[in-house]
Amino acid sequence: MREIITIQIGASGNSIGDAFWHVISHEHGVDYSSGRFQGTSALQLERINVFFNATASKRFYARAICIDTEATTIENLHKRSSLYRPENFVAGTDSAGNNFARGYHTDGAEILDAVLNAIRREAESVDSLQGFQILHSIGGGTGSGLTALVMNALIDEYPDNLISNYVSIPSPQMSQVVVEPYNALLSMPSLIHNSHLTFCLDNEALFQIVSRNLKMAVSGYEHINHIVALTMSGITTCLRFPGQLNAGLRKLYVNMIPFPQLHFLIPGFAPLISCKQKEFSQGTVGELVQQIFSSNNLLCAVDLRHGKLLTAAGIFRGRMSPREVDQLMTNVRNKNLSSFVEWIPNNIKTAICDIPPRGLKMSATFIGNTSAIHKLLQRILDGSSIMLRRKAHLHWYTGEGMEEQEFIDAQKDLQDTLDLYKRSGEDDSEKMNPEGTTCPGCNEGNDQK
Ligand SMILES: Nc1nc2c(ncn2[C@@H]2O[C@H](COP(=O)(O)OP(=O)(O)OP(=O)(O)O)[C@@H](O)[C@H]2O)c(=O)[nH]1
Ligand SMILES: [Mg+2]
Repeated sequence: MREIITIQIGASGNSIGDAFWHVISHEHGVDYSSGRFQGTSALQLERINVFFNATASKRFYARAICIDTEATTIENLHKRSSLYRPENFVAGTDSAGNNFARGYHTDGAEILDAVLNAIRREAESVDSLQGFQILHSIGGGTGSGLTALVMNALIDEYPDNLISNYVSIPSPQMSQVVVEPYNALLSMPSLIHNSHLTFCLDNEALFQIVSRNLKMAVSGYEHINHIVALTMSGITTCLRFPGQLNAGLRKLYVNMIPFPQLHFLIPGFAPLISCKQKEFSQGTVGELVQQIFSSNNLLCAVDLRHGKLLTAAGIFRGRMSPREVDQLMTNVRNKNLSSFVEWIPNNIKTAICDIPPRGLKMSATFIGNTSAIHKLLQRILDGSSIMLRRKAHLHWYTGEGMEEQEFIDAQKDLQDTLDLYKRSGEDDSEKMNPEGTTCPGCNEGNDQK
């Protein structure tokens, strides 16, 4: 079995992780509170070991390491469910106080050994590890700083395994912390150089989805995290249930990432409609296809029309005709040829899994690698540039051992990636310069395994 270890870091990482385990444990017939199998179908068990550890008596545990620099987040998980192994909880004594430097150099660094020991224990107990998925914010001090530290260690210790990141991207609408743009900026070098697949979960877009699509008041993160969990469940469907397309992280990586540096992916989900709208929805495959290509259903505040898709995948769930799905997806490409780069002819892939998510007859998940993401990267860059020009709040970082040059280097890394994405969407593919964008941990580029 090709196992995946989930690493949840900081408040956001653990809340999103908890929502994810809630959703997928139910899909696999595992009771979220007790970890006992109560399912009815062999399909639920066939690939359950990718994400769960099992005992002989069909008692299941999330293969998750739950980490925070402060204890409350972890204590809450402990109270909520027996799905988590207590020895995989790693908590410090003091939050990193919204400061990357504290997550990287001090509070985070203090618990790094304990984190790596927990990861090692899990890695040694599995059959054949395929990789990691790391859940974290880049606005918080722990989610940004400690994650970067952990990723450096993973790249050294597990060079043959893939690292995917599910990243909460800060939105001014959801946060009052003034230095979040700095933390986000400082996270970028680690994501650019050490992550293989980065799924961007933009709180700006999620806020809009809850208020505009679902017509609900946004208070707290409950609804937002549920949408994220549904989407993660969709993305991981092919890893967790039998099928051919994107059946492993490596396959997903090869299909979605044309150049190692261009690995910032935009996820989307359908249906995302209110109960009232449901009455008027026909619930057809055609509707799902139309919705996943609509900016209203993307988990990033990015308009697909502002760039070109390098690659795209649609993961459909529920009972539907594979021919109809293929036909509709091909039609999208044929009707919108100018929205896809011409230098990757077969860049739209489709997968179908019979098992729908809980409470829905059908769903579709989108994964897009688009040059339009340069707008989101620009937002991260601009957010920090204004303060950095005046060196505002910089002393909080330099006081913890960082140097101003690290901010400038991070800006350069981000600008390079942003430029590369912009060029990828221009007609002349000669403008792409993939040389020098080597894949971390993969000396031979995308053709591994
Ligand atoms: N989507 C989502 N975003 C969250 C959640 N909790 C916090 N955030 C966002 O994450 C950022 C704050 O990061 P946290 O994860 O709370 O911080 P942390 O990693 O615990 O780091 P410190 O508390 O600074 O040690 C802000 O941009 C929040 O809007 C959550 O449950 N879901
Ligand atoms: Mg915190």
